Amino acid sequence: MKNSLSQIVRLSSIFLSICLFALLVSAAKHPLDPLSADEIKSAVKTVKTERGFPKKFLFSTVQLNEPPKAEVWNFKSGSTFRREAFVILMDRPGNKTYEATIDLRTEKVISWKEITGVQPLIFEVEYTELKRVVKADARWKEAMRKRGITDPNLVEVDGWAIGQVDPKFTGRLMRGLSYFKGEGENYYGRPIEGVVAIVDLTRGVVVDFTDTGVVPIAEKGQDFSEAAIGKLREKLKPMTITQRREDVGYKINGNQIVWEKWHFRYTMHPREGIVLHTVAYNDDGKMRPILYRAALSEMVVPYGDPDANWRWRAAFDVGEYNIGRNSYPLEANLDAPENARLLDAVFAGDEGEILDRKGVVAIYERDGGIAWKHYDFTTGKNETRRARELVLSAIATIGNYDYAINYIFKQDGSMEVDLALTGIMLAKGVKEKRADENQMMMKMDASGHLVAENIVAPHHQHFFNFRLDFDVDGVNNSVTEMNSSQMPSGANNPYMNGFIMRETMFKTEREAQRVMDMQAARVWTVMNPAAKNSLGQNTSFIIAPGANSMPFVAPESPVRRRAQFINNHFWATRYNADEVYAAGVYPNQSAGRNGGDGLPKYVANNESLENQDVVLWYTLGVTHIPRPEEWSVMPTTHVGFKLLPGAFFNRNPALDLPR
Ligand SMILES: [Cu+2]
Repeated sequence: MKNSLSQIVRLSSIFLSICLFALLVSAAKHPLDPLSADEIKSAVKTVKTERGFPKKFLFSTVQLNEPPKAEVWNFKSGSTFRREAFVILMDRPGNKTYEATIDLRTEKVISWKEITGVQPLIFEVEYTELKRVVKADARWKEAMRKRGITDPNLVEVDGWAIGQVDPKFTGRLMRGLSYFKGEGENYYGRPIEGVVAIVDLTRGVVVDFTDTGVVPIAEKGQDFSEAAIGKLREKLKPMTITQRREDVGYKINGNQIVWEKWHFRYTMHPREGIVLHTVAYNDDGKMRPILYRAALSEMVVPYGDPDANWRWRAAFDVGEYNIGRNSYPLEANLDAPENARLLDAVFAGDEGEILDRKGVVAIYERDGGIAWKHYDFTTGKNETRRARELVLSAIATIGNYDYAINYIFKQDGSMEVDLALTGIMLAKGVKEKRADENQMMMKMDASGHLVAENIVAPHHQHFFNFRLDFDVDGVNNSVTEMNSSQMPSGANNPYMNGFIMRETMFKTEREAQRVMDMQAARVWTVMNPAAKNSLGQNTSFIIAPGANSMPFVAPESPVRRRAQFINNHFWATRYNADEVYAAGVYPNQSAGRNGGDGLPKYVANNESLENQDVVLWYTLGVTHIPRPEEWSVMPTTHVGFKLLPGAFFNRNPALDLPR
């Protein structure tokens, strides 16, 4: 009995492994399913068979090579589809970058090429390496000695992408900033000001070292753990918002999510973080496409301090550091509400190993306030509908800053992108303890603000660029701008109250480079010239901006050359599968020469936008003039924008909400 049972177990496990093996490269059920751990392993194994594969290597990315759009829109469940991986890797000693495409079905390398003159994003291992190289340097040791620091273990060396750098420095470069860790927790609050090292990672040496002189290091006390704060206020009694698991309104099937009338897919991309795919709306049984793909395409955070150790600082958090791979496990009840479900993601690490990230995406429903209401004062009848929202959320931590990116779906057919900024402001050590010593609080021309004794937080801006590949009611769309203005006074407008809205269509990519205009209540739309609602209007979606900023770094500055996407709040391009990143694929160590990479290049051929497959790009800027209330850790600031249906429906789509 025992024998036959174990035989059954053995036989069935053999059967199971055969099935699993057969499924190995074809486990994906949809062309946009992210690469599984097995597929990443297969891609890594396959690319290593390539003749030119370097002896010492690092994988910058191993990701799904997304199939052509038509194949995805036309995909029928159960039918076959291509399965490819896209790989960027680096030859460390040779300082060379390669891109490869791997057919996962046949396990063959289908393309392999060296990309010259570029640097992939910072690798995880480089932070450790940089630390070792900096701490071994005699000049660094001397700089620490000058500041009375003899134990290098008390210092944290933070790695930065090189930023704007003198072209005389070559090789693979990074900068090291030093912070005094001491016995505390928040070393970002105790900068060892003035000390910056440039490291050539190819050779493993410090190639440039700056020490602009000793500045006092802020006292211990910049920490924000409960123990560090000490006296805490009384904790509020629990407020319970519960949702039984069986009452959850969304369904997740692999990476497909259905909630209310919304149907979409999501992936956690190593570089872009959450990506929304094939967003469609079930309009009375008819599945209407809206977005093919939406994601954060790039970010840049230029600092506004001209000091020698600050002028180069401008973090491209997506293209230099990876938003997705730097998204860490969320804590239930803290990072997301109690009813959230946490979803896992799999990435490839530097060596091509599997990074199994648990609970990095949260999905949850939340109360959405009043969907709509009218109180009839003549009858006392109240018609109100309560709204619910679906939120998809991930939080990336890039060094000192923490960015939550929330995609919100609503019952009125609109969507919202909400960015929540928190974490620790980048700190600069100064000799002043109080504002009155040097007027730091009221200084007329300050480029930073005293936020604690001996700490200034320099002014900076955060620019986010979202790539929104709309396919409103089909692939071919046009792009318009709406501007409102006063009507000329005259016989037609005797009370001068009239105002009009003028909608203009962009013919080409170069026309569609626009900035916000509050005086014109300017918005941009993407519309389908062939699809109409029941009122005979072309169906469209509107980008409704929230707060925004103009850049303060000069147009001719080196950082603007690298980040030309911040020149405009709005860009539109003709769809091209290779045009995905607003500052190009390789912003790390880029100089932005030859007109710059990314959007300026994508629009250079000035393609037609009329009745074409178009992509909209929205740049959102935040001007951050720091306050002491944002120290030692920032209260969360929210910024974002909305995507509103514009004649996409015939009436308020939330009218059918039950009471
Ligand atoms: Cu900020």
